[in-house]
Amino acid sequence: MHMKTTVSFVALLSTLSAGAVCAETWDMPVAYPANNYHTENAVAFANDVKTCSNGALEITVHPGGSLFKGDEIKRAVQLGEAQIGERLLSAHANENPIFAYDSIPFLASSFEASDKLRDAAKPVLAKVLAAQGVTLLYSVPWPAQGMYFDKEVNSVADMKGVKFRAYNATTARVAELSGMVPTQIEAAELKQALATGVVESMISSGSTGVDEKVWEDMSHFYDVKAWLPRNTVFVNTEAMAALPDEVQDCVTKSAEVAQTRGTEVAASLADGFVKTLGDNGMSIGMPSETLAADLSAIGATMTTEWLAATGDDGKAIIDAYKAQ
Ligand code: PCA
Repeated sequence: MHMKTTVSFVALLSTLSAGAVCAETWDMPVAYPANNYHTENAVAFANDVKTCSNGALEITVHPGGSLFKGDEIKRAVQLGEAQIGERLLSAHANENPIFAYDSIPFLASSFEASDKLRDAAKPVLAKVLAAQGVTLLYSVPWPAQGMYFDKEVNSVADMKGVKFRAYNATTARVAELSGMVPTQIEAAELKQALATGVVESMISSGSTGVDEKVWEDMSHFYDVKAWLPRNTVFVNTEAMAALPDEVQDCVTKSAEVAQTRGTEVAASLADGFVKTLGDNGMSIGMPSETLAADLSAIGATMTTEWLAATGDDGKAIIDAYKAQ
């Protein structure tokens, strides 16, 4: 009798403290540095969620691949090892080529076009992610991708044999088609790979160029505006479903706000990043006519390849994009 009373008293205490003190806590691994605008936007999203859930859900953002490395984040969220995460989805095109929708060369190379492509892709992307047990929340673009080298490059012929840092299958394919030698390297390991000569060129935005101070290792930036890849934030579907309805609503609404805020910040910072590369001694320029034509031919090949790989889903995205 005495025993039973004690047990139920302990149970009551823990129930009370769960309600009063212990908010639900989620881990949010992200791959990029704490001072990158994507990460700052994720922190602002977490703050918004805390506010609109009245403290019922607290999300801790783990920057720079500190909890899970970039290439582990998606799997961790699928398995529920992290409840929510941010990832460059195009790096998972080996699972499903649809994930490379944002990395088709020269399809959508302004912020405005990139927003349209995001909206066009949303139904297919949400479906593909849902089948993997995760729910799409929001995505934010990187500035347009340019090409970095440690020498002047005026044509694809000048790229032959260059050691190239790839961040997804699309960038590796650009390298292959232009005679370079690609190695896939996460942004968190980029600086070291450049410093040790593992790579000597890349395609990326001015944002990552500035984050990693790449002027210490490369001299030329060509603003080819190839595409605007996205970081996508998604949540483990079961973890989301376990939240009370009003907290789910708070997460969804905060995600919409984060998407708009992040997109605006990206657009406002883009030119400044390129200027910073120049201020630190890099030569900044547009590609020569020959280089632009060479890249455009590579882009056409890659667009055909992507459409062949993605079938109806890819066609649905392109059709919806062109119809806007
Ligand atoms: N920065 C990321 C992806 C695209 C970009 O601009 C990177 O280089 O890893």
